[in-house]
Amino acid sequence: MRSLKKCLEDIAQSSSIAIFCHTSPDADTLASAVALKKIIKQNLKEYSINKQIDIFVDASEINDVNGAIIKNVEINTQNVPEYDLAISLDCATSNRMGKYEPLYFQAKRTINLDHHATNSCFADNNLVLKTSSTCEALYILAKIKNYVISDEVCNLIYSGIITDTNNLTQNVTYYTHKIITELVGRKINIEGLNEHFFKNNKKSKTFLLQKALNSLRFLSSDRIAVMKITKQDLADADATFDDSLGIVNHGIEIKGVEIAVLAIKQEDNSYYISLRGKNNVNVAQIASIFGGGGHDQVAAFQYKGTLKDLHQPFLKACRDELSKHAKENETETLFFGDYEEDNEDNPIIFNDDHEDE
Ligand SMILES: [Mn+2]
Repeated sequence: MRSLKKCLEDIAQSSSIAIFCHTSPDADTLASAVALKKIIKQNLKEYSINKQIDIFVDASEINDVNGAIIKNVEINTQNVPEYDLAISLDCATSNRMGKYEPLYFQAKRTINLDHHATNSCFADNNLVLKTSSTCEALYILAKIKNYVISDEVCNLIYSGIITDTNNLTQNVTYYTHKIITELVGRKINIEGLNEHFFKNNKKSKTFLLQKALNSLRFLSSDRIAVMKITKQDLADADATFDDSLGIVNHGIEIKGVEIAVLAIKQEDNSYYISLRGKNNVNVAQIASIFGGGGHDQVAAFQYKGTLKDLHQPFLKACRDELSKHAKENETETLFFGDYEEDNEDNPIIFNDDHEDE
């Protein structure tokens, strides 16, 4: 079911509401959660005096930049034994809620508010909008209802939109820009938020980028750019998985590249494969073949296995997707280059041909 009317009825009639973010929380999931709670409190006063609204986020992998969003917000305190209503935000699948997924399904009714085209519609009421971000979707819903949207909420919505769109460079529509225009007409700390989210990298993140760029290679007549990050890279850069987020964008920024790939080896030896697309190449389609998902131009999947085993099926999926667009002659090339990182005993070989030049 997809019903805004029912969603608002449920919110109005529920005396206890639990809001859920996704694991490895980004600014969009956190900002939309805090904003939703504030919007309910500020607009449904007649109903919400005795309403208990709790936010749950599996925050073991949160970074300082995103953590600032929930710095003064109480999270993960279950104040009632069972919730009347559970609302997931920015979760394409229910397992994105991590350890809080069971609590979500214990609620009497469930709502799923999201913007991922691949959303599995796991709730009673699935509000999946074609927007840049969940924050944008939330803003649109609040506007439809003529709700009061405070300056504080505007700052949260703005944060979710600029981060999910990589500073308005991807997934943006006419409406995204229209909403940004409305938001900047309010009391928004544009300079401060831009600095907080885009000029605030730890040195470790930049060192990790250096490692990833060392691994950069091109396939399919330079239409695909591939990078990888090994456990050794993470250790050498003193970086965490979180520091790898966004590095894949450097691949898609290259002229002629239509698919950018970043393979990151994780603690449990699985790979997180991050994808970016351009020129209408649909990387969510590729990710979905491997159990992942996302948006047309921004997608990812988890792979349990070696890059060597992933190579053939993944290369085929990329070629199939590219073949829907302009056709190029392609030669067989190793997707992720050599596979030595699958053997943890092998040292990482750096390309030092040009050292000191
Ligand atoms: Mn999002």
